[in-house]
Amino acid sequence: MEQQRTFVLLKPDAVERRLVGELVQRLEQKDLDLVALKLMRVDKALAERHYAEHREKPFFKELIGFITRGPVVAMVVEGPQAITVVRQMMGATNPFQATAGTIRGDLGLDLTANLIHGSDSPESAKKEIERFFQAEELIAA
Ligand SMILES: Nc1nc2c(ncn2[C@@H]2O[C@H](COP(=O)(O)OP(=O)(O)O)[C@@H](O)[C@H]2O)c(=O)[nH]1
Ligand SMILES: [Mg+2]
Repeated sequence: MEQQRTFVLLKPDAVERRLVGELVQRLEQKDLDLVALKLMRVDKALAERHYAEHREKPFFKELIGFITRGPVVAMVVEGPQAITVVRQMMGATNPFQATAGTIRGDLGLDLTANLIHGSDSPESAKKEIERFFQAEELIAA
């Protein structure tokens, strides 16, 4: 299986609700490797870059307000097919559609505050990792 790195962001609601441990634990229990992890704030400029693809959406302003409202945990996670694996573990974007057993299916009820972001392709993973981390922060797992 192809070894992949993916970018994961535990959103402000995850920190506010004391779910950081639960979410890191789920990724670790899956046997993914932690390559980098930090608590940080996302400022408006970084938020707008991260969510640039949604600029024209009606929920964009709300999304930027949400992601900048408090600390987040930024992570790089590595493993076989890690991009797809993390997306499956997250569940559907809409918590009402996310199935039980997924992070959003088990822990969330809000469409904006849906706990976790994970890169959706190898191209976005590369861009997002570079956007959030300096090369020296990426420890070889
Ligand atoms: N309020 C609102 N927020 C949304 C909606 N769709 C997406 N979002 C938020 O915007 C983020 C990015 O959307 P998207 O890339 O489509 O979903 P993801 O890749 O599953 O996170 C989601 O995780 C939600 O936080 C929507 O229809 N309404
Ligand atoms: Mg997305």
